[in-house]
Amino acid sequence: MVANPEDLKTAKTVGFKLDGEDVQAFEGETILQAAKRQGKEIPHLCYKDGYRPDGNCRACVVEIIKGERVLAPSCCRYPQEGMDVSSTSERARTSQKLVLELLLSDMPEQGKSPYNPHSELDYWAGKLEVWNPRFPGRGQPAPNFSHPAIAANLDACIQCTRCVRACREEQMNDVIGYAFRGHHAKIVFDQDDPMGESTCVACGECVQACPTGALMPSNSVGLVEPEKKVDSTCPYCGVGCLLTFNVRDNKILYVGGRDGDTNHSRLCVKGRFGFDYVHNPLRLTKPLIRKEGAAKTTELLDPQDIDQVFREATWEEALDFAASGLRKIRDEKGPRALAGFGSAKGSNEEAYLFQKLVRTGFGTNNVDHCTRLCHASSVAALLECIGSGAVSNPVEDVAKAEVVIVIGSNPTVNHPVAATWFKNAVRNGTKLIVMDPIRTEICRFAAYSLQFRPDTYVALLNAIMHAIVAEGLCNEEYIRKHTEGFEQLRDHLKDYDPDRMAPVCGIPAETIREVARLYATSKAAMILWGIGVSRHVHGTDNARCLISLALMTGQIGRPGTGLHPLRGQNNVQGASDVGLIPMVYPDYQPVGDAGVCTKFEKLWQTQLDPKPGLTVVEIIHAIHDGKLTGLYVEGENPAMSDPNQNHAREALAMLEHCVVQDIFLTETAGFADVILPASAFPEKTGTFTNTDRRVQLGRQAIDPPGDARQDWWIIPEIAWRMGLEWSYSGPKDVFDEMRQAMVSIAGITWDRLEREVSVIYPCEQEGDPGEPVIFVEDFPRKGGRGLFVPAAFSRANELPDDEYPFVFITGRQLEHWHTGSMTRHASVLDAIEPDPVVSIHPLDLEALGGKPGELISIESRRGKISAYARIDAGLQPGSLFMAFCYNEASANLITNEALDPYGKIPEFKFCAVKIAPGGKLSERIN
Ligand SMILES: Nc1nc2c(c(=O)[nH]1)N[C@H]1C(S)=C(S)[C@@H](COP(=O)(O)OP(=O)(O)OC[C@H]3O[C@@H](n4cnc5c(=O)[nH]c(N)nc54)[C@H](O)[C@@H]3O)O[C@H]1N2
Ligand SMILES: Nc1nc2c(c(=O)[nH]1)N[C@H]1C(S)=C(S)[C@@H](COP(=O)(O)OP(=O)(O)OC[C@H]3O[C@@H](n4cnc5c(=O)[nH]c(N)nc54)[C@H](O)[C@@H]3O)O[C@H]1N2
Ligand SMILES: [Mo]
Repeated sequence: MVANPEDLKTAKTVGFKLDGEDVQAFEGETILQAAKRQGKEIPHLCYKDGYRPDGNCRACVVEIIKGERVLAPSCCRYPQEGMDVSSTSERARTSQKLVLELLLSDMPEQGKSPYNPHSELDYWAGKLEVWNPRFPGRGQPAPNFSHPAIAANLDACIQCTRCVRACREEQMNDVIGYAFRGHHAKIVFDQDDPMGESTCVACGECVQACPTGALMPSNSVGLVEPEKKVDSTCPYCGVGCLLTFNVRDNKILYVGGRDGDTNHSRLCVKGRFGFDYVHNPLRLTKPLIRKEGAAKTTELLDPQDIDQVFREATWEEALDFAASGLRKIRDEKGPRALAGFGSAKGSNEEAYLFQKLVRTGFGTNNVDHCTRLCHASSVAALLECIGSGAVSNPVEDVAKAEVVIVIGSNPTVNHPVAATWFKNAVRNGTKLIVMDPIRTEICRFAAYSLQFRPDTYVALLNAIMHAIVAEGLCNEEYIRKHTEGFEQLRDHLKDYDPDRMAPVCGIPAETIREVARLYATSKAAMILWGIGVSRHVHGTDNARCLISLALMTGQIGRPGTGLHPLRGQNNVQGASDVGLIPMVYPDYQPVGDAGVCTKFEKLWQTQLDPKPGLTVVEIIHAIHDGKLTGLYVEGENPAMSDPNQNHAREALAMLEHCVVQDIFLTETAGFADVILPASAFPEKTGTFTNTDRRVQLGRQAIDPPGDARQDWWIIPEIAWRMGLEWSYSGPKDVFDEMRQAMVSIAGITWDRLEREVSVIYPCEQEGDPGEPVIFVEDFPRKGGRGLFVPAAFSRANELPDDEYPFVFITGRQLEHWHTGSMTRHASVLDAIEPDPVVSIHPLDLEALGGKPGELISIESRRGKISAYARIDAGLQPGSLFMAFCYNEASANLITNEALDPYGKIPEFKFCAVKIAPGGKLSERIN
């Protein structure tokens, strides 16, 4: 199928007649596609745009008059020059109607599919006036409601297999199948299991594909007619999928995937079924002020006890109180006694305003956000080695790569829609190499799955590079033209012979060499990495190795060839771009540079602190040291997401003045002096930048609940009260100012964002198309060359020993978002994963005398928790894995706050623990 309209302009055409009219089909188009493009309707059910045509339902038959005189399914028949085709001849119509009649006779309410008001079957039946089927039904499987997200109404199934293709060929989850023969043929999940017991990951692609409502969202909202449809994006991960909110009575009824480069209508379980957190009764709806005498302790506040600690206030009072507390500290102790944590969940405009408030209103650069806990070390290495922290190519480029390395990333869980592109690429011949201490789900698609010892990643990568040098596979010309420092790297690599490193990292030397050859000799290779790379004391070294690998082989700067750190939060790219970072202003312009400082002083008409500010973890230390006493937290939850929680919570409790702006009474909000109830994603409009550097509009679909206000309104209210004279009429105004501050997006206009689905930066001049692939000619460093920075292998800060023999790795689960504040308040997601689980190797659990589903306790030098054991043979014996979303078993009570010296990222991915059977689960507090 010729999908891209740009390609169509140059595609060859085929002339044929359709229902008496001359039609030009593009080469590769079927009769049905050509007809659709002409606005001509031919009934069809098993065909869906974008999916492989299957031709099984025969609802789309047309009569080929000139030529063979046959009935042919138009969805998989290609027109030929001079062909005469009728979709409405008596013969064609009789056949189409008979198909529809037979299918309708199988429906639970004869003649109608009752589950979906937008049933395509009913639509075509109406069009062709097929009302009362004459045949008895064939006897359908019973409906099944075992899945929290999806109702399997298989009594309305027409066996068109769109769901099978959705599941196996699009998302490639391989859960839905078509089984049995003849009369008994039916759709099955895994081995004909109830859907809720199958391995279904609830991406909902099948629901979106189903033409009858046989697969529907489990709640009945799908039956309600929406009042409006609002095109927006997904608020969860950095993939930034496009979606449409279907809204009625200020409620999001359901969500559909929207077509565009980012996701081609695909979504994952969170993006499709994870939205009712916005309607959760626990949402904050009134400003709250801490009651006098309500002491701060390190205990978490249960929302049930909120009245004992907080009282309601008007906005006026709450804003005055919030700002006066900050002002007092600024004036009495100096600006550096204040800090702000901004949000990567908010828009670019909110993040820009927030950093501007801290820099110009507080008067300090102490502004940071979760990037510090995330990819900061990747960014540090990228800035150092190639002069830019941005990805070189979009994720979709994996389709153009011969080899794809995915390292320290669990994409089917954390970037599920991106993972579908990886899987699709493998199907089309791309070789996937996965490197991760855990054998994750994506490994079943991998040509090589290197399950190295946790934390030995620099040893492994240096060995791969050693092999490339030893076998003469470096790209000498690229090295000469585009890089510097190669000799030092080559010398440094001498110590990393694969034979020597094999026992260190646990990967055979021959495998290391094979992977080295495969990557170095491929025509196009991409490396995509996650925070398994960045979240270590040597995170920056890890990323330096990846960059060196790409530079020495010239695998950068072409389509399908480059480096892509998969960004985590939906707007962590944007929040970093607009300067929510203590050492850089918008567009990564260094705080310490006098010229840059003058430029921003002029733009913001103020005096700026020339000293870079403190990072997230340093801010926590500064509070402990008594140097920092006032904090404004907008859309972050450090009481759960920071490492070594006891230490972090102590700091929050020590603050003299703490302002929290969130949508829920988070664990952090419990430490606040004043809480400002903010807007959730669907309640506001703004721009968001995804992992590919695509700027996209999130559009307001509903109003905030109660007295909650939009974040972009709250931040300026604080600014005025800090003495700043701001006047922004809305996010568009803020965006226009951002364009003055940031060359990278100067060419993007708000109008264009409204018109186009997304615009990729750099886009420096209005009208520029934007650059999906960068570093084509050179790198934005002095001299334009990429720099090799050798990295020596060292071990984690805290290694297992006799007392604490297990390695504790933390990360995420598919259904939950970080600290759980959104997803544990989303009914479907919470129903799928309600309780804290810790994954453990089956042999380790057996040795412990425990069983799956039983509690085990986990203890480090810093804290102790209990969680339910879940076996996972993908783990290496001696290691555990846990998500950090459960306040009744907070993984960050265990983790180590030791920092990477360059990126200042804590070592979330590795610490030593001991385990024991049993234990007691703390109480979940919200
Ligand atoms: N469902 C869901 N999706 C999310 C999020 C979420 O909370 N929930 N959060 C988003 C955010 S902000 C981020 S940053 C991303 C994170 O996405 P990922 O980077 O995929 O995150 P993790 O699962 O934390 O860690 C990735 C992998 O690192 C591996 N790892 C552990 N130690 C090492 C090591 O020493 N070396 C290497 N190479 N790998 C190691 C782990 O085994 C794990 O498979 O996900 C985003 N997407
Ligand atoms: N042990 C361990 N710890 C980790 C990690 C790990 O892998 N292991 N990963 C780290 C990483 S990569 C990251 S990115 C951090 C994430 O750490 P955080 O950013 O602290 O985590 P979130 O839960 O995403 O917090 C976002 C907060 O914003 C609120 N919110 C959502 N939407 C809005 C909005 O529109 N407006 C406002 N005002 N608030 C909103 C939510 O309710 C929530 O409280 O965690 C880090 N911590
Ligand atoms: Mo992250």
